[in-house]
Parts: sequence; structure tokens; C-alpha cells
Amino acid sequence: MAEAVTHSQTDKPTFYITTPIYYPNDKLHIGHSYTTVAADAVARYKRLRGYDVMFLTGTDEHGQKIQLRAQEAGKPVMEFLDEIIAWIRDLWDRLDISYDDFIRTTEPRHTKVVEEIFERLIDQGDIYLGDYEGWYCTPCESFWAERELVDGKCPDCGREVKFVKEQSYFFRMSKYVDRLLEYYEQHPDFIQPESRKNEMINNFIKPGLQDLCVSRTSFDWGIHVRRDPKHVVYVWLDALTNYITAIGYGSDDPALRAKFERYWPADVHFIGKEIVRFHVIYWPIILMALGLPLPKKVYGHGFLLMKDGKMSKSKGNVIDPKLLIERYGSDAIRYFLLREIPFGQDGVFTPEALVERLNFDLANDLGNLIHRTAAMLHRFCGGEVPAPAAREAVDQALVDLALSAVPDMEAHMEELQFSLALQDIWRVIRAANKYIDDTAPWALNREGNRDRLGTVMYTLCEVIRIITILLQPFLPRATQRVFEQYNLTPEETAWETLREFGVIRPGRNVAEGEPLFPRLDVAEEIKALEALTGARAGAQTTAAEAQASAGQAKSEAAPAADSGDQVVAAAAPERANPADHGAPAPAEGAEHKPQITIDTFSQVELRVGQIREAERIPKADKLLKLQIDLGDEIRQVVSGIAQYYEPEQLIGQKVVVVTNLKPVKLRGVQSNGMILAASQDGHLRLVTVPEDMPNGAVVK
Ligand code: ME8
Repeated sequence: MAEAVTHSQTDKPTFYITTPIYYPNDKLHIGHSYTTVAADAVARYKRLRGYDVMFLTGTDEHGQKIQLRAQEAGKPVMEFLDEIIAWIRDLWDRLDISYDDFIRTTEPRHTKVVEEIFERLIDQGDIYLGDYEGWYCTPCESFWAERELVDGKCPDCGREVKFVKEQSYFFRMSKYVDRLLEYYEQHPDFIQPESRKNEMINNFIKPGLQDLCVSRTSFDWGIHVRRDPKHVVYVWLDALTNYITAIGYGSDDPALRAKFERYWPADVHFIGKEIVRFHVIYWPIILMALGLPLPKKVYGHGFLLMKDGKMSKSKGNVIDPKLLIERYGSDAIRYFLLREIPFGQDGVFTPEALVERLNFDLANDLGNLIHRTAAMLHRFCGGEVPAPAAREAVDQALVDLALSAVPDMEAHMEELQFSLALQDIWRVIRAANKYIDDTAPWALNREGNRDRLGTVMYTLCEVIRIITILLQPFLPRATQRVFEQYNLTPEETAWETLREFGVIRPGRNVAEGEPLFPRLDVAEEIKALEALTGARAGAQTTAAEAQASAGQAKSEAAPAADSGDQVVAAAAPERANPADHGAPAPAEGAEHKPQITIDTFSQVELRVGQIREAERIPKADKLLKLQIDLGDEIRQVVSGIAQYYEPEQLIGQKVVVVTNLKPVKLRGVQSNGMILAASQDGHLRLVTVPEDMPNGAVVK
């Protein structure tokens, strides 16, 4: 039974956050973990900020799909469900998900209230009995109007739909549309990201909101309508109400009813973008009919994609999160998910990106800072935090940066921009590593300059204290280890201490400790991850392809890759073989090139260009002649991409142009540069740039 509110909680402000309740028709994958990890980071952050947080997750256990899966498994439905729920709870434990409650829609606290709600809505005329005719997608449990189908298939999952006709109960949605639109207007932050609001209004509300079918008679695994038990409550009405039944709505127990009063309305529902419609149209309308306040925010985040598009069992590209956690630890997976993909946008999971994040960010930047500092305290200061002397400019600069990162990180967390919040913290981590190099404590020690050494080492310990406090929502394990290693007390690690510098009292012991995150062998890990994910080598290529297939561009530049040879030039005139004019340089099985310095790399001038014109070159079936807008000039470039793109597809694309290549003639046509593309196994995709980047912008 759900816990009631205790007295000590009542003087804190509340924060109620939810994840979708997942279908336990199968084990969950890394995409489900993404939503849950994001919600957990917010829940932890809010608790640290002094909120009484209610963090709810759970499972959506009714419907035909579940019934069929249990039958296939040859098990009674409840037994089938119990096993998967145990697996899911174990996953959340391994990922350090700090949920406060886990609702199962088969629990009496839910089913009883749904039955009552249904009766009430019939009585008040919001639900009526009618005839249903339409197209039904069993896997998505969604009904679609004929005009909504795409090539006669489900617009969400692309699978077959079937025509059904049966008596059903309907929810009179149209009655509430004006109030809903008014709510959107008065609460501009209700639907996030903003772009999803227009999608909802234009695609679903403006064409005329259909009444929603809220019961079925063709299966019986669900909550039965009390007065008409051959009807089972259609799964969305059942599912959405979990957000209120879990916290005590409709309970007979006064303590639970008080709990509902305390936490409702929810501060935010986290969901994937495919179920925004249910949460920002149907759910608010159901709540209006019940006379309840609406949630403050619904955040529809993007998808985690694999190189060949969306994850799905049928494609065989689903990653088991438990295998990843086992290999890398929960902190690493949490960090990767929240750092790599700007919340709200789609992102691609590639083994290379994961290994790079873990090696560069966690092992090198963060792990090194903690480990180097502790090691130096042992070598130069007897393992103790020394007392600081007067600060010099270099110290003050780091102090200022660390203190200013705090409000930046807080602002980004409030906006639910986890990746940016992490970048705020990483700016400090990188600056602290540079500070070690600049101040060279080993030299200060050699010179016997104890005052300077004390200031530098103390400053580092304080910076570590600050970044560790900030990192807690993301890395719950590593941060606890650092607190223990640096012997930091709860008073020294409270959020309020982040406004000041100089909190640690000198003289305490710091343990030398083990590295927080191991540095991974890139080749070995990529091989292992490919075995886990069924992915092939070639992160840059595959990431580009997956994004292209999902029709989404990443908003962040891809992390610097050491496998840069996968990104190839789409016209490399100076290397063009006379027999193979302008064809892309080979990527498949490309050898690694010798290392170069940053100076050598910086001799290449790369700029953003927009393709204004594209045409074929007679008698050259691989070549296209492009006119590219570089902001201050239009460049003509001949590119070997004619077999991959139709000229008209290219108009308007923002690409990366090498602008300081010596001009050459290809088939008699002058080419003054080349554009970048990724290529693998006979596929080629241009490297594109987000639209808001101006033409001529430097790429580095
Ligand atoms: O829709 N990338 O359950 P579900 C990111 N029971 N997030 C993903 C993802 C991916 N590739 N795949 C799944 C249901 N998700 C209903 C919800 S709520 C009242 C009822 C996440 O098991 C994302 O949050 O299909 C998405 O909305 C959710 O899992 C869908 O989970």
C-alpha cells in the first residue's frame, strides 16, 4: 500500500514527477531506461534542492497485447507479469533509480478507482455508448481514422492495422476542446518542447478532435466496466489515470486522500514523443471531466535511435540495459544517456560514442582530476588538505568559474537540459585539470613553496567538492565515493554550501583511492559492444545514416573522433583517380592514417555552406556540379555524389565545405573545394549542419 504523508515532509515544497508506465509485454530496453534515468536525475536534483519529491514509475499491465504475450509464453497472465515486473524493478535497482512508488495497473488501488471513475463519467454524460468502426493497431493499442493511416498502415509503428466494428463506450472529447486550447494559451510551458504543441494543435485538434473510444469487448484482460462487464476499459483511460490513483486519488483512506491533495497536480510528466498526444489532449480532458487541476508540464523527449533507426525487437537492434550496466556500471550509462542526447531531440546510440564519452569525459577529465589531486595530496601534503594562503589571479579565475557554474547548472536543470547542465560542470572540471598543469604543484613542492602549494591544493579540493555536489543527480555512485575519499561531511556537501568557496576545513585526511572510472581499450570495447548490440563498425557513418533515416539532425557536433577516416570527402579532386573521377574516397576498411598535430589539422579550412543549385554533369554519372553559398560568396564545387543524391534533394542542405583546397578541373568543370560525407558499405550521406548555423560559419 502506498505510503501516506509523514509530518516531517509537510513543510517542504513538493515536486511530483512521473515516467510513463511501461508495457511489461517484454523486457525493457535502453530507450525505456533513458526516460527513467532522466526522471531520476530530476528527482535527485529536486531532493537535493530541498523538495519533498514524489517520483512515480510503474507498469501498464492491461490490454490484448499482454494477454497474447502471456499466452505465447504459456503462462497465466499474472505469473507472466510478475516475472517481468521483477525483472524491471531489478533493472531500476541496478540503474540506481530512486523512485518513491511503483504502480502496477493490476493493483486494487488502481483498478477500483478506475471502475469508479468510469461509472461517474457515464453518469455525468462524458462517456456514452456508441458503435465503433475504425482501424486498430494491436501492437500500439491505438485506433486510427482512415485519413491518419500511412500507406494503409499504422502511422506510429508502420504495422498492419485491422478494421474493427463493435459496440464501445466513447469519451465526449469535443466538449472540452475550447477549454483545452485556453489552457495551452494560459500555460505556455505546458507542452515541452514547444514544437510539439503546434504539432498537436495542427494535426489533432484543428482537423476536429474525435471522441475517444474508451472500451473494448474483443478481449477481457483489463478492468471491466461495472455496469456493463462485457466491456473492458480501453487501455489509455486505464493507463493515464495511474498518475492520480498511485498517489491516493479516490482512496477510502483519509491519509492517502491527503497525499493526493499534497502532490497533485504533477509538476512534470516525462514521456517519449510518440505518446505526447495522449498526455496533452486526452489526459487533460479526462482531468477536466473529473474536476481536477491539470499537470503543470508534459515533456515529450526524443528517441534514442540505433544506426538503422528506431529500436525494435523485430529489427534485432535492441540493447539490453542490464548487459551495459554490468560492463560499464550504472553511472557510466546514466552519464552517457544524459550527456550525449540533448533532451527533447533524437540521438543515436553508437558503441564509439559510448566509449569516447566514458574515456574522455569520465576517465580522463573527471577521474583524472579526482585521482591526480588525491595522489598529489599524498605526495606533497602528507595526505591532508592543506591550509590555503592568499589567492593569485590564476586561483581566483578557477574559483570564479566554479562558483558561476552553480547557477548555470541550476538554470539548465530547471529547463530540463541535462546535457547543458553537464557541460556547465565539465567546463569547471576541464579548467581544474588545466589549472594543475598551469600551477604545477610538483614544481611548487620541489621549490619548497608551501604557501603556494597550500593554496593550489586547497583550491583543487574545494573545486572537487563543488563539482561532486553538482554531479550527484547524474552519478550517484561515483559522487558518494568521492565524498568518502575526500572525507567530506554532509554539512560540507549540502547544496546550500555551493554559494561559497572555502567550506572544507583544512587538515582532514584524503584517501589516495582507486581511479573512479577505468580507461577503456577502444577497439576491444567496440568489438564487445557490437556483439551486444549487433552493430557494425563505423560510428561516424552509422550515426549519420541513422540520423538521416530518422530525419533528424543532431544539435551538437559529434564528439571528436579518433576514427576520423570514416568521414570522407564527397569530392576529393586532388586524389581523384582518372578512371574514377570525383568518386568518394574509400571508407570501407580504410586504414588508420598516421597521427597529425592540431596545427596540421588547423591548416584545413572548413566552413558551413548551403547548397543553392545542383545539376548533373553530362557524361559523368558520378558527378554533380554544386553552387554553394558560403555567406560572402557562392562557390562552385564538383562532387562525386550523383549516385547517392538527386540534385533536387540537395537544394537548401547545409553542408561542411573544405574551402581552401587548390582548385581543380573535373571533366572540364572547375571545382573550388569539396563537401564532407560519411560512407560505408556502399552508402553515402552528406555531413549536414543544423539549419540555424549561418552560412560561412567556421567548422573546427
Ligand atoms: O507507451 N527512445 O509504454 P511503452 C527513448 N504503456 N525513449 C523510449 C524509446 C526510445 N527508443 N523506446 C521507449 C507505453 N521509450 C504506454 C505508456 S503512460 C500512461 C502509458 C520510452 O512500454 C519513452 O518514454 O511502449 C516512451 O514514451 C515509453 O518508453 C513507451 O513505453
